[in-house]
Amino acid sequence: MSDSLPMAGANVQVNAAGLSKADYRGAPSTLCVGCGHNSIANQIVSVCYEMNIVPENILKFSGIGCSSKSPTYFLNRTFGFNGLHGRMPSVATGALFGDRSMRGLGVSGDGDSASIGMGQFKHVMRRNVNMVYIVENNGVYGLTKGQFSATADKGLELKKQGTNMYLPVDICMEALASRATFIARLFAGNAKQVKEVLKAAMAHRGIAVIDIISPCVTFNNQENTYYSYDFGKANEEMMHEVSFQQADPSFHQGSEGSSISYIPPKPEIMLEADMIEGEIREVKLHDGSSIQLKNLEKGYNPTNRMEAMRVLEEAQENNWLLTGIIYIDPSKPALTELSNLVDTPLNRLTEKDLRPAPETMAKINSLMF
Ligand SMILES: Cc1ncc(C[n+]2csc(CCOP(=O)(O)OP(=O)(O)O)c2C)c(N)n1
Ligand code: SF4
Ligand SMILES: [Mg+2]
Repeated sequence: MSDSLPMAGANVQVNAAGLSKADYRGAPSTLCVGCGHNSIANQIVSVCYEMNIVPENILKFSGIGCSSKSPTYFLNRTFGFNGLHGRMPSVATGALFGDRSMRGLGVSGDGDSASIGMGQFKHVMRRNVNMVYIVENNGVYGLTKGQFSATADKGLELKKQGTNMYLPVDICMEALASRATFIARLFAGNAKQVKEVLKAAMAHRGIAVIDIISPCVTFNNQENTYYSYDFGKANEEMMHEVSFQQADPSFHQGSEGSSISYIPPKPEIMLEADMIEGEIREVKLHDGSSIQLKNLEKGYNPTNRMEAMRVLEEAQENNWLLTGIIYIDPSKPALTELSNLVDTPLNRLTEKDLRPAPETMAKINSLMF
């Protein structure tokens, strides 16, 4: 930790990183009051504070949209890059390749990822880039005044847009097809579950795609749309209750607002068998953290790709807002591990490290002529 960390005053509670909650906040939001994106930004602040994350060890990324503006509203001390519309994945891939010690945190929208940025979205997943990729999904292009996005419900009628004729793209299905190693769907109105799943995603190695249904209260908040608060409140079906336990035990010491109940460690369980309703199972992550899933839907197993596809298909057919961790594979190597990089992050290699020895240069030159 750097010497420049602020000294907390006598009454300011700090976490194990020596930081107060205020150290994780961003600028005041300029988004509409009640926008789902604001509540997600607040959860990101809480998650990073409670996990004792040093903000300088994160890189923030986004594209263009109201959702993509939101990194300004959390983690002031973190470097961020607001890319071109739909181009967040390539910026993030380059930056995280350049510094393998950093964890990426990207926020995009349904327009940014599923419309203009669909090609980039697919490739960042198959490369298993080490980042959390949040899609704040509201079914519309909020920033440009509410046009239908590629995730809008078929048949949705909006005053200024008419009727949407097309079938929606399902972010989680696309993530599954592209072999993302952590996929979750959440509802911004369920703050507790958003927080727990975000913690698990931050501890996951590789890409964690989180499709958060995040109502646009200005342009798409009618009760008949999948993306409204009314619909989510009435129809959310949680597959499991998620609680996350961080490997570092200091996580549990006095972190203000930590709602995680202590669950005694259990031996690693391979989630092969069906789960019965009410059963608690544990998924171990590579850093020793674990996710406890209290099963609410009989028989759901999030480590089984076929099962994940089945529940997504079923949810789509029935218009269910199914939330929870849809799929997880903690065993796959992330991009930087696959690439056989040196331990020192590439951006910290010196000229001396990079310049080939004179004998090596002579050998290369002799081969060329
Ligand atoms: C190349 C390009 N095309 C179009 C736009 C206009 N534009 C800005 S934001 C946006 C859509 C954003 O929608 P979404 O990602 O869903 O974010 P939201 O505002 O809904 O959170 C569009 C079409 C742009 N900025 N750049
Ligand atoms: S227009 Fe919609 S998406 Fe944009 S800030 Fe307002 S409520 Fe949020
Ligand atoms: Mg949108």
